[in-house]
Amino acid sequence: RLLELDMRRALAEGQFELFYQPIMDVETRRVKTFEALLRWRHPERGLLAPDLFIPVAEEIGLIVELGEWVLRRACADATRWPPGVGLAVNFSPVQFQSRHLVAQIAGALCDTGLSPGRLEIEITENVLIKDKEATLAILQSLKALGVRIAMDDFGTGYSSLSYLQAFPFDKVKIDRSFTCELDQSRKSNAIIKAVASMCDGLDMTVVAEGVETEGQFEALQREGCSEAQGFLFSRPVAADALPALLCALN
Ligand code: G
Ligand code: G
Ligand code: MN
Ligand code: NA
Repeated sequence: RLLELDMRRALAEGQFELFYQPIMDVETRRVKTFEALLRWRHPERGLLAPDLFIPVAEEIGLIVELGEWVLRRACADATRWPPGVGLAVNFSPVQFQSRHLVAQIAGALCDTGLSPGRLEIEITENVLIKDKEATLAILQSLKALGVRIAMDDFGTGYSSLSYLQAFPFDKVKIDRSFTCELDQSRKSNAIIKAVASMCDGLDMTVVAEGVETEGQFEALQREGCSEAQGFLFSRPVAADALPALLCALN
């Protein structure tokens, strides 16, 4: 349990950092939102990606505390961005089991002064599998706060369509496994087009993740995606690099 002890100390000693990746408006090609992506600057092992430590944090329950740190730091960072730029934060299914989630989010908004309309909560369908009634109640409370809800990694799990009907999503993020074949496979183009058209009918925004080439971006424009995220625009960058990134992109 070395990692476990390490992680608790890391949180206390400030070894976690947030990187941000822009999500672009397809029509204007300007930054719409920054997604916060957690990193651990480990004293011996260097910069660690979340896949390496979030599962452990979930297992030991530290994710609730770590998630609160992420949310508060991200909201505080976002108050320094132009007011038109939104903030997206990832939430783990384990955080949805905490009875304090809604109060935690309301408290972070209140203490940092970030307008609720600028915050977007990203969840995967794993959140929805557990206890549908309880999850729906939480999502409705969050909507009442004025926060938006996005379904992350859309298309990779199962039963996604019934979730779109049952839960109040504002946004759907199409998993990058669909985007990477765009422009090369007629199948991917057809899938993206169909998801974009469906979401349009549901009044949900559609984001394509993992956009790496201009060809993919043009295909997204053609197929009616409203937002795009990926290395074509920028990799995730440290918070202090955002002013320069905004200048370069906008
Ligand atoms: O940053 P990267 O692309 O390596 O992220 C990998 C995964 O880690 C993604 O699925 C992302 O949703 C998840 N992730 C990144 N930051 C956070 C966070 O702050 N909280 C949670 N729960 N997941 C995160
Ligand atoms: O699951 P989620 O979408 O929250 O995680 C985002 C992850 O996707 C991050 O780890 C980020 O580094 C990665 N990512 C973002 N854009 C691209 C891209 O264009 N290509 C690839 N391969 N990965 C990307
Ligand atoms: Mn995400
Ligand atoms: Na994703």
